Amino acid sequence: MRRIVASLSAALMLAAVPAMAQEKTKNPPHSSHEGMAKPAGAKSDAAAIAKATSAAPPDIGRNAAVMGMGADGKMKELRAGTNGWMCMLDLAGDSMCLDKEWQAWGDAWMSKKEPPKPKTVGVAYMLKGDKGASNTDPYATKPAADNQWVVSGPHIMILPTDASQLDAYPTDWTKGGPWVMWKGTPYAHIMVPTTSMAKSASKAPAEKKAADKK
Ligand SMILES: [Cu+2]
Repeated sequence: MRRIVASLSAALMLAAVPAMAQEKTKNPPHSSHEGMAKPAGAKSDAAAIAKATSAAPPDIGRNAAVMGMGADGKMKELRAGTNGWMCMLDLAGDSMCLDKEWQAWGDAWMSKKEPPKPKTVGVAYMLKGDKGASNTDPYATKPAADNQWVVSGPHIMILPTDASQLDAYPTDWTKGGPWVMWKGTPYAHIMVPTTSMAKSASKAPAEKKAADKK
């Protein structure tokens, strides 16, 4: 299953490469450039770096380390960083930039271990939004009637130093303000939308209603 997910998202990432590469071309696009063949590896790495770092403000993304998926489906460092931040593309192709606390959290989440208690408040950027996540199940990969699937626009994610600090926030994301994702799990964190959540708000409650009728 894991393998299928990995190869599927690798395919999605590859599909996104030509568009990204063109977007990030510094020179105006000439027809001769567009027809020019480049080594596939270099082209996709550059595109992956551009996409991953776009999740953070430019001043952070510029100097961040970048992780992406290699041809073998494993995560590898595409570029070293100098500012302690790490930007990456996850299996779904969503981009995010994580500080040190979030990097430790991410390692724990990927290996299904208890994350270390953050020493300082952790901050992560997902300024390009995501393709969706369950608000209750940290490992759900697709919407289900009972898993509160939420598609988020641009947002910031906060890891408090003490889990009890999560209690002041709702789990309802439809109001447009901060909410807690994955409450009651070791991976609970605060989602802070930076634009309207209207798109996901109209979708999620309808799914929930359908589930309640059964
Ligand atoms: Cu996020």
